[in-house]
Amino acid sequence: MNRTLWIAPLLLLLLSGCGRLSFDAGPLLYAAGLTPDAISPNADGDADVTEITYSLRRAAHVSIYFEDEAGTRTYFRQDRRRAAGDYSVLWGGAVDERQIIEIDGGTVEVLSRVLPDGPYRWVIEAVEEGREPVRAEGTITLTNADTETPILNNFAVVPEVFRPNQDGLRDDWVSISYYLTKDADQVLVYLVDPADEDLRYFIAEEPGVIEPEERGYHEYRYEGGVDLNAEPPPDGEYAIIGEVRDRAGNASRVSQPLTIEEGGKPRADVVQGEIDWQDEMNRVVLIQLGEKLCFSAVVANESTVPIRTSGPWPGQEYRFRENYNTLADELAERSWGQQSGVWRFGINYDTTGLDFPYRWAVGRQEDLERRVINGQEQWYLMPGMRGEVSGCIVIDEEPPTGTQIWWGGLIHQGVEVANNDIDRITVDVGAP
Ligand SMILES: [Ca+2]
Ligand SMILES: [Ca+2]
Repeated sequence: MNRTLWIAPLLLLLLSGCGRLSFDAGPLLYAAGLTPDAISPNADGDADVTEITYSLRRAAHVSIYFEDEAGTRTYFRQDRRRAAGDYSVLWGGAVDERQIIEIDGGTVEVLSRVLPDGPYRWVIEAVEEGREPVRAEGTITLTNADTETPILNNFAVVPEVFRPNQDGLRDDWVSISYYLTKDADQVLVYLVDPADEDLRYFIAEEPGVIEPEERGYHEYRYEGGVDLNAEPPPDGEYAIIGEVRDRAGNASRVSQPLTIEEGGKPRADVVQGEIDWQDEMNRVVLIQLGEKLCFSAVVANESTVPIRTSGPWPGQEYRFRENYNTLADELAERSWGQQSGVWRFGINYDTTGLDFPYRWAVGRQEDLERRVINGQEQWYLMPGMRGEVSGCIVIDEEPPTGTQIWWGGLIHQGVEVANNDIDRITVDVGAP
C-alpha cells in the first residue's frame, strides 16, 4: 500500500483530536432541549413523540427525568454513563418503571407506562466525577396520553408438570392461554430458565382467527420442540413468561412456573434389526394352512425417556383375519385398540388392508415398569432396557392372492412407524 494514503487520514484524526481539546474547556452540558414541548402520546401518529437532545463536552453520568405538578419525579434515564458528544433520543411519554400490580386475573409486572396528561418539568442532569451536577430544564405538556397497560390477563399454563416425551398422555404438551386486554404492538411468550435468564425458548402462537397482537383470547400449544423432532429443554424448573407492549409504550409481563420432567424424543429399535422367524430357511417360511407363523424379537429403548406400550402381551396369538381392534371384542375387560403415543411391535404383510394388523407390547410385563397415572395403569419400557416380544399368527385361511412378503415394524402410534420393513421374509402357504 502507498504510505501517503494512510498518513493523510491519520493527520486528520490528530487535528480533530486537538480541536476537541479546546472545546473541552466550556460548560459540560449544552444545547439541551425537548422539541416539541407538547405531545399526545397515544400512537395515533400525531405528535406522539418529542426529541430530547443534549451535548456533553466531557464524559458524565446523565439522568433525564420528569416531575409532575405535585413534584413526583419519574426517571426516563438514570445515571447513565455517557461519553462526550451529541445525543438525541425520541421520547413518547413512556417511562420504564417496574411495578407489581395484583388484579383479578393474577399478578402483573408493569414494565413501562406512559405518563398521564398534565404539565411536567423536564430535567436533563449531567454529573462529572467529583463535581456538582449541572442541569438543563423546561416544561412539556402531555395530552390525550394512552395510559392503559396492556395485560395478558388470566395467564394460564397447564399442566404445571410437563413431560414432553410423546407418550400420548396429557402432559405431552402445555397450553398457554390468556386474554389480551388491548391491541398490542408486540407479544412475546417464552420459556426461561431462572438460572440463566438469557436462554429463552420462544413459543409461537399457531395461526388463528385473530392476529397474535389483537385484543382477545389467545392459546398456544407448546410441545417442547419434540413435535419438531428436537430434544426439549433439559429437565428442570422453568418459567413461562408472557410480555406485551403497546404502540404507545405501555408494557407488562406475567409469569407462571413450569416443571419439565422425563422430557425427550423417544427412540426404540429392534435389536440387530432381526426377527427370529420360526422355521425360516433362506428367508422363506413354509407353512401348511392351519399352522402358525411364529416369531420372537427384542426391542431396545435407545432414548433417555420411558417408552409407553400397551398389550396385547407377548405370546398373544392372532388368527389370520383378526387384528388388534377385533381382538378386543373377545377380551371383554380390556380393549387393545390404538392409543396415541403408545409403541407396539407389529407384523405386516403386503396385501393387508390395515397397516400392521398384528401388534404386541414392546416387552413382557416383567421387562416393563408399571405406573398408575390418573387412575389408569400404564406400562413403560424404561431407558436402556430391553423387552422380549413374541407371538403367532394362525394361518387358518388362505391369504389373499399375491400375499407373499411379511415383515415387522415398530409403531409409535399416532406419530409414525418408527422402524419399518424389519427382517422381510417370504411366507409360502401350502395345502395340508
Ligand atoms: Ca398522538
Ligand atoms: Ca408425556
